[in-house]
Amino acid sequence: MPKAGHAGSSKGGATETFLGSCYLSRLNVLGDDRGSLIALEGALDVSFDIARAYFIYETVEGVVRGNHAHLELYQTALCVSGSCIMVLDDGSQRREVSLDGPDIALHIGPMIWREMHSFSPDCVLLVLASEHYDEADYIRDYGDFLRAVEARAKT
Ligand code: T46
Repeated sequence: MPKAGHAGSSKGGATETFLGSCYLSRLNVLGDDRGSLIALEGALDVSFDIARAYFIYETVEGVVRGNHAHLELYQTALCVSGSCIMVLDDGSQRREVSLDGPDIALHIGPMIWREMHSFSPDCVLLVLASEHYDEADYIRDYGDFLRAVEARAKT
């Protein structure tokens, strides 16, 4: 199954390149008179085999989370409730997006610095990941991240 680039065929519809290999997709909202439902299907809405899911909630007001990059990990993030701002940085460009609806999925590849802030009190940020948790995959110092980006560019 491909890991880089957009998911094989996004069931949800429109995708938009965000930064390098990172992209946004709009998920299909299935609704009827009972309410709404969104499905995420492997290979169709997510470009990797899902090894792990976690969610971030009850974030304290004013907190900034993230502040790291991953060496190999692919992730898809969406706010199933509430909203937050996600900032992505590839070492030369920095872009931010408001994840302010459960149908907005942000797909993040390796070697992307991320920061999350402005969490609403009801925010539940769900993240699907391509690998199990591994602290060795994290770069938690921005200077180290820039040096790693430069080193990869030379290879
Ligand atoms: C990311 C952003 C979007 C685990 O033990 N297992 C896990 O699967 C995760 C994600 C975290 N942890 C531990 C590691 C730390 O002791 O939970 C603690 C908090 O993790 P961290 O400070 O890395 O959380 P965030 O919100 O800064 O970053 C998280 C993810 O770690 C990261 O991969 O991309 O969310």
